[in-house]
Amino acid sequence: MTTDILPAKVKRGDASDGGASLGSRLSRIDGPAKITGAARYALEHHPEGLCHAVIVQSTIGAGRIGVIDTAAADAAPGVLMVLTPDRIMPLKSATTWLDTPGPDGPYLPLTNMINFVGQHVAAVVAETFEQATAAAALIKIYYEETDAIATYDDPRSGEGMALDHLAVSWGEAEEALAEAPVRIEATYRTPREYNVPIEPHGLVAQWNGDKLTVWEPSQWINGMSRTYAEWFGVPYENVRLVSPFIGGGFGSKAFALAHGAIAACAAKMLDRPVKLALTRPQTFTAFGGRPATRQTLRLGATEEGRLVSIVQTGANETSRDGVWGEPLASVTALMYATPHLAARQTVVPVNTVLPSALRAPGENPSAFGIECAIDELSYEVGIDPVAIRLLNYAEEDPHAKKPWSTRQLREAYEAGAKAFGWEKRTSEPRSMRDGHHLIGWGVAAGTYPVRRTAGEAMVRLFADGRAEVASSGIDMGQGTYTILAQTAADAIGLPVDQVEVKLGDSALPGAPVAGGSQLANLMTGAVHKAALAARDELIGLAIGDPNSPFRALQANTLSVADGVISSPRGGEEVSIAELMHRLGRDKIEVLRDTLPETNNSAAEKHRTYTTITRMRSPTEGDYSLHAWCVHFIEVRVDEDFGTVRVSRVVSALDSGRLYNPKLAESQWKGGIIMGIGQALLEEGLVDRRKGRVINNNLGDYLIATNADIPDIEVISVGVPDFHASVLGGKAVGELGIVGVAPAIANAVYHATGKRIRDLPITLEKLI
Ligand code: MCN
Ligand code: MOS
Repeated sequence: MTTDILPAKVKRGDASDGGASLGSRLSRIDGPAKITGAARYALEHHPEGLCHAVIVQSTIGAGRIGVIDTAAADAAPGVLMVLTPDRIMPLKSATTWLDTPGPDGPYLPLTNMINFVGQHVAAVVAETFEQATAAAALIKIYYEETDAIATYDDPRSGEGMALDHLAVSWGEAEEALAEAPVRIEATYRTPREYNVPIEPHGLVAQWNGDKLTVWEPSQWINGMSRTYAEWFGVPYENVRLVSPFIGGGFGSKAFALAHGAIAACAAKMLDRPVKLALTRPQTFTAFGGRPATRQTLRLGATEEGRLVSIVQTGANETSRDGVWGEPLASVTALMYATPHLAARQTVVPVNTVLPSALRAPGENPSAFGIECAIDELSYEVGIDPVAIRLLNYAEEDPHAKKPWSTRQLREAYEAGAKAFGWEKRTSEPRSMRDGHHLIGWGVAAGTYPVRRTAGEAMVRLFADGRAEVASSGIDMGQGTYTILAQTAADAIGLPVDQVEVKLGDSALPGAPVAGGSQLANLMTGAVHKAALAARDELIGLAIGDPNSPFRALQANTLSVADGVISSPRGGEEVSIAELMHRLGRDKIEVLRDTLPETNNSAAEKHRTYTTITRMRSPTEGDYSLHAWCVHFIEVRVDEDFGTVRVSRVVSALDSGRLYNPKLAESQWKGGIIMGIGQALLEEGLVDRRKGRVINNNLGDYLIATNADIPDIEVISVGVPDFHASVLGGKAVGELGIVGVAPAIANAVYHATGKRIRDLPITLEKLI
């Protein structure tokens, strides 16, 4: 281990803002390192001999490469190598995240067969980035172009393929709908949306014999290491992936991608370290964001507004060479009590990169459908939008037919409505105004499941009395460093600034993906277990060692607090450092995992950390485990121009126990802000001829900025839920974004009397 690849030392945050134990509002301990620039991100590593790779992407949407002319690029100054589909070293097909074999044949990160604009077709490696960029521009590609199907609105794309595993049904939904006294039907659409984390994707790859080191931002150190190992046919242990700091991912940094394979190939072929940084436009096609979705919902109800049936048909775009199903029934089949429900879904292949995960894949577009539809129903039957939700409140999981572990959603409606002042709302559309602004108040609920995978953590206590926590789990801004320091400090009995946390390195103990909003719950569980074991070992030494002042006392008579060991039976108070010194110990080291004791072999660990096959569903067990939220949102619509501003947000959320309310609130608000952007701004615009993403940059792909965001009030209504996790927390990271867009669409309807059912809600749709 060279010091070069150790993470920059993480400096302490300020604990003065409300104490430091678990549940307190400690500021992020990685904050100062990030703000001062001490934190080193992947692309800031410059190993000796570093050279630079630049990718060339296809300019057609479908067809094949006839000829690639690299002569000018080959001869350009500083060029070390030009990679084409025919020149790149062959790689092996890697297994999927479900641990199933990948496609037949070799893996081709560069290919002659073109399925979308922006597919990687060549790469240039040169001494400098500028030389590589200049040479890349000299490559001439002659294509044999065929017709591209740009979007699923092209009739040639057809109906798509049914995804049976996403179909849900109970009762006799069609029959019940036909007999229902009240029926509504509407189609809702969401466009392609992109992750656009501030730190674009890229990596530095270096080989040392058959050992590969990769510095790359990663939400899943172990999963990505496995893919690299399989591509190159080397043992898993030979790959070291380092990612202590990540500038956001939102789902896009969980997998090893083609550009990673290209950089690692170039490094191998040249036997030099290679840096590859995607440009912002390239990130729009180097991986997919949220696919475009459409869903038709038909609701049947009684005259009083009680649901009797829900029928949903949905579709999302996928690529020509892979299937990404965006589960459109995930909220539909969970939120309300209905005796009958049927939901089915197809995927429609078009010429695009394979879509992928973007914050709350499934739940997010699903909530847009059902939460708008229930609002439409409330107007149809003349009931307040909150009242109709309470009327149809699901007292148990309507699909799994299991009790909720906890569901503080009723409390969320109450707390949110009160803080928002909902009772002052007049129900008629266009009935509230302020000058030339139409005012609209909308509400919508959201949910996110509690997913569970085992994790592993190392806790060390050193002779100086300090502790260290180590895990290959990651922190991309959620707060993992901070909550794990708090967890260990509490369990051991140390001040939090005596705990150092090391994350984001495959050389450290294993961790599953930081996706599905599961990492906080699972890692606090593993760290808590390891830290308690370290404390037990310390106390064992304190009472067992003849040199100890506490020798021969009972273990349960000792306490450790603030780094000091004491006994109420009197006697000395001794600091951990002093005790370690007296006993001549330089450290206590404990590794613990939360795998079942019956199945914790090395092979099982590997499977748990490198695939998602060990992720337990929210309904595995006696309860149905979910986090819940409700958003109350005010919009102001300019009557003349049709511009929509979100002027007030009050959200009440149930994520169970919060490990750090300051950070959880920040997560929730981050999700709500993304939801505002989704509702009003975000849309991947696709050229109808070739399927090119036209607005592939942050100038044209609009995301919410400060001026778009009002003060956001978030209220925690959760209670500790020990069915959900060891320390009582539920999901946080993706919860906040779910339900925001429908709350805004519902508010826009209340303001204007216009139902906008396709996002984003832009002014031309309102005028
Ligand atoms: N937390 C808490 N109490 C709980 C649970 C969580 O205080 N009961 C807080 C902690 O600070 C924790 C954070 O919330 O670090 C997120 O916890 P969790 O819900 O377990 O989510 P993960 O750690 O698994 O993070 C992944 C999640 C996902 S899937 C996406 S997408 C996402 C998100 O987190 N992308 C993010 N939040 C993000 N935040 C930032 N800054 N950048 C991203 O890319
Ligand atoms: Mo999050 S989209 O599950 O990484």
